[in-house]
Amino acid sequence: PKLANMVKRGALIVLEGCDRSGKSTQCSNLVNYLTACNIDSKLLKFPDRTTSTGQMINSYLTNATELNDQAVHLLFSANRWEAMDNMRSMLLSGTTLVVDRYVYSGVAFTAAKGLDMNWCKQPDVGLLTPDLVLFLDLPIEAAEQRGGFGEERYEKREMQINVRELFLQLQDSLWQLIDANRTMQEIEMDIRQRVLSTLDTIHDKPLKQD
Ligand code: DGP
Ligand code: NA
Ligand code: NA
Repeated sequence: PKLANMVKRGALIVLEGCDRSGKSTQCSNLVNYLTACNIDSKLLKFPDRTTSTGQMINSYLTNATELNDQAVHLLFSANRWEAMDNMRSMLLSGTTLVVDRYVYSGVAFTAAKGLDMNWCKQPDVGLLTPDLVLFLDLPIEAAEQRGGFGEERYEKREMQINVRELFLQLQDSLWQLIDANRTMQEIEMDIRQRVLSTLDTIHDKPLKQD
């Protein structure tokens, strides 16, 4: 057998949620935990604002530039596409990837502006399929009690209500809903347990793209 076939691949774990759901904190805590367990893992975040598409996205999100909704949607998708080769090789070499936002954010945020959901899905067709999607669900009132939303383009009550509705419509068989209206520790324990069970089951499943 080829050497590549003998290495256990890593898992593609995605965390999704509205702004203020605690997602980014949970992603980094999860990677720290996996690392402490000697599980090779890496944190990734979309949008990755460091690349050239990411810089265009950043300037749009911070209201420094205007772009039409279709153009910015394609930029977010390109920002994921340009990471794919690297992600695939890390997964195949055994690294588990914990990804802060993915295609579900891509569809939910643009569709929340009124664009057709099917159109929104198309540019992401063919990206790597996650092994697990954890959706951190937080009622809008609880999100606001966490100090309110920030200053960026989408961080407004009406937008976040629409985004949450759309996220919930995007639920598929990969999803597990996480009640994010609990203490950080409770959420963290819940996430750990779900990720460890996924890690136990993925190794005989090939990496998929759809
Ligand atoms: P974050 O850096 O995770 O706070 O994300 C920045 C903002 O962009 C946030 O409001 C969510 C939104 N967002 C993330 N991914 C996408 C995407 O693919 N498309 C669109 N339209 N918005 C996205
Ligand atoms: Na944000
Ligand atoms: Na993001």
